[in-house]
Amino acid sequence: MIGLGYIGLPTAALIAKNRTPVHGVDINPGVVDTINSGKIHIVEPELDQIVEDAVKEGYLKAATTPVEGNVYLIVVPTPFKGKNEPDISFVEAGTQAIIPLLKEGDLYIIESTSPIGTTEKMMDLIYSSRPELRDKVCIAYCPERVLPGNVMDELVHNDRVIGGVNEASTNKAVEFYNQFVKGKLHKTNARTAEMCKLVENSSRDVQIAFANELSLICDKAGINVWELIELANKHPRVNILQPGCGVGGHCIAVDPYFIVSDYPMESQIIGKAREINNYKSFWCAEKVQTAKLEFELKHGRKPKIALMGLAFKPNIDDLRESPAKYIVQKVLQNANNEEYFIVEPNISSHKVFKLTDCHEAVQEADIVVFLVAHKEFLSLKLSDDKPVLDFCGVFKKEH
Ligand code: SAJ
Repeated sequence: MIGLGYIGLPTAALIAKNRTPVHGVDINPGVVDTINSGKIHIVEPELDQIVEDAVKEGYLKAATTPVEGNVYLIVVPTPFKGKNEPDISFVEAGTQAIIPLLKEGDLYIIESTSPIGTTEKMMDLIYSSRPELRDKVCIAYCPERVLPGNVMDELVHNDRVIGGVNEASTNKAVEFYNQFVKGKLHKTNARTAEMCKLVENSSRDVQIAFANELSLICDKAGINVWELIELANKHPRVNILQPGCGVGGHCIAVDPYFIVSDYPMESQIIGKAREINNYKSFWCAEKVQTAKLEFELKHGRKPKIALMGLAFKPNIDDLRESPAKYIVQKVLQNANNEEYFIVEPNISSHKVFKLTDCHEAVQEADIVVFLVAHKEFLSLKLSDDKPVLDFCGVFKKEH
């Protein structure tokens, strides 16, 4: 298992739990030591017990370098370099590290979200170093689609799409995943499997952009967008998603660029959806600015403002790539002697923001801004005369 992050470690733990010895590799020695001590470095329900048991029973071992095996899984990050260009250097480095170890009959699988053609590129890399292995090893792509916070369940029960560079590779990969996946295993080729992952997340990004665009239109039209969407979704075949303060996380907000950067002329909607979702966060920050100025004009004093939520989506503690955090930073950059109450119920403290309890914040603030629909916010009671900016449907009505 090359890569022991949010996907690599849970996958390694699951395979080891099925009594298949797993040698996990990570470039971070701290991660390696943590795992070898039976502990984990990520937050994921149930994972800690499975790792502890697997390490104790000797089925899971971590190191910074690979050893010879029979199945090699590449599960490393594929970030961006420059202007939204996918960076597959970690996939290449992981592949280079195992090429000397490959032998006839082995199986090589990439799980990392990758631009179309990456699996074939890695096949060429393997064969250029080891020409004697041509058509003697199996090479496939199998994306993951697990939801953070439910990974251990979804790794087992989600269907998987498995795409080999040839039929033998597809079949060998299906045989491997059959050991621990209970969901259906759908066969295809490597390029289709690569595109499938990108399309799953891009389709969601486009659907969210439609909802966000509606929220901008309704704001101008004097229509309650939450009521509108609820009514439209009464149609048996309509399912409009929820507007938010932007699209966060390192999946939905990122994967569409893998398509746009390779097919810029053809991916018009996909590219525009990214622009709309990014613009929504800027739009929300502007709305807070306007509300501040309106309050000061009306009351002759600076407002106290509650900023509700920092995480990238409801009911999690992950602030990475969070539009809410971006908006809070932007609002604070324009601060001018107002008092701010920043609320994030899923973390106890933050190295930059002083956090306030949600009840105290809505009590003390003159203006309440809902950025993330955390469950703790749904039961809050606000006096009717208090201006509320509800960007995420906590109250489902505008005050
Ligand atoms: N969001 C909205 N409105 C909505 C739904 C989501 O604004 O109606 C926002 C969220 O607030 C968040 C962002 O979109 O900022 C992404 O949220 P998400 O619910 O899509 O969750 P992720 O990014 O954690 O997980 C997605 C999932 N992909 C799909 O649902 C197609 C998950 O299955 C993938 O495995 C994951 O991306 C991934 O790792 O690719």
